[in-house]
Amino acid sequence: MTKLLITGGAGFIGANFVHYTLAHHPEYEVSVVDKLTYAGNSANLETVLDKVQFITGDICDKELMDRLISDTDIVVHFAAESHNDNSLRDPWPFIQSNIIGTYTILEAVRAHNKRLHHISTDEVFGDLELDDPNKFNEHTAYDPSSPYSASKASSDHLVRAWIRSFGIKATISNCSNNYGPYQHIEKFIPRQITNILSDIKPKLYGTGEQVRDWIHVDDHNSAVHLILDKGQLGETYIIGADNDHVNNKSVIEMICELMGKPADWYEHVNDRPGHDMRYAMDSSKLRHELGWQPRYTDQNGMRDGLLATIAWYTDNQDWWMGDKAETETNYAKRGQ
Ligand code: NAD
Ligand code: TDX
Repeated sequence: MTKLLITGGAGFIGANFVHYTLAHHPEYEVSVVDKLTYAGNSANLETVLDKVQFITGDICDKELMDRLISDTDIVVHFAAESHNDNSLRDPWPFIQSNIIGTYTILEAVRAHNKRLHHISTDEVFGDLELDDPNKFNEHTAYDPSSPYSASKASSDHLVRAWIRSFGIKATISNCSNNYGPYQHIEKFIPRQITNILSDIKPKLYGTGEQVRDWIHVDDHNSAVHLILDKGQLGETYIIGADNDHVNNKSVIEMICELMGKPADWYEHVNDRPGHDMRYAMDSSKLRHELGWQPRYTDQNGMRDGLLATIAWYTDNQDWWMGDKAETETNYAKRGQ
């Protein structure tokens, strides 16, 4: 069996990746290391704890990472501080976990000659104008806007430097905005679904013209597995499902409609400072070289993905209810 160490496996995408791996890839023996920050939740792995080795720990802990990585074959690195709005309030945890944490992993991977897959984001490229027909690809120059995206860009640069200077066996993927089960309710889509379930009006930042290239988390994770199986070492792969035509306003309207509210049952709140306008991803390399196909694509796919996500938050109110009041109080302090 191949040993897989998943960092950040108690968070949104990491937990979905653990479930996806156990369901589709029995060839892996899975371990998870996670610090269980406010965004990590061991309940996300409750149903599979007998099949997974779970270690509570910090990726910045050199000795721990050295020990865990010496005893694995592949590291899939999801752990990070992930919310832009939090990075505007306090950038330090982002510098610590995203940059120092990735550096710590890289040094252990180098020392023990292990395979690494580094999970990154579209935000490292900055943003596009609304009328720009271009999309981000593997050659787009880095131009991050927020402390979060700058910390992720730094981590990507470190991985590239370790590949080139030390010859480590690594791949990188940059994916667009994910949605699906287990996403923290501070994020756009689950915040609005849980607002409606709590009889609070959804909150749209500014005019809501901003566009995100939404992808269902299972499509992200199927791409990561394909890269683990067939990706070329040293390469970067863009992951996106071609949903770059729906702006935030339309997503809120769609959620209202799917949840039985009038389409305009939402309110405008303060905009995010430095708010990126539009992200759009060109995933042709992944599709043509590795044969990847997303499942939830185009407007209908997004509706299906949203319906499934709404059903999950409706059926799992215990999972999010405890965080709701504090999350909304924090937003309210900033007029959001
Ligand atoms: P998340 O915030 O839901 O989960 C992050 C997990 O990492 C949590 O379980 C947290 O406890 C853990 N963690 C944080 N700091 C840690 C540390 N120092 N040591 C150990 N564990 C730590 O984030 P997510 O949305 O699942 O994102 C996962 C990864 O995917 C991140 O690297 C993020 O940059 C990237 N990404 C996210 C999206 C998205 O739309 N959410 C899109 C593209 C890429
Ligand atoms: O209440 C809200 N209202 C609103 O209009 C919130 C929380 C967000 N927004 C807007 C801001 C963005 O334009 O919705 C869009 C999406 O916001 P987020 O969910 O915070 O995501 P974003 O900032 O785009 O970043 C996400 O995608 C890239 C993830 O959080 C990152 O981890 C990932 O790297």
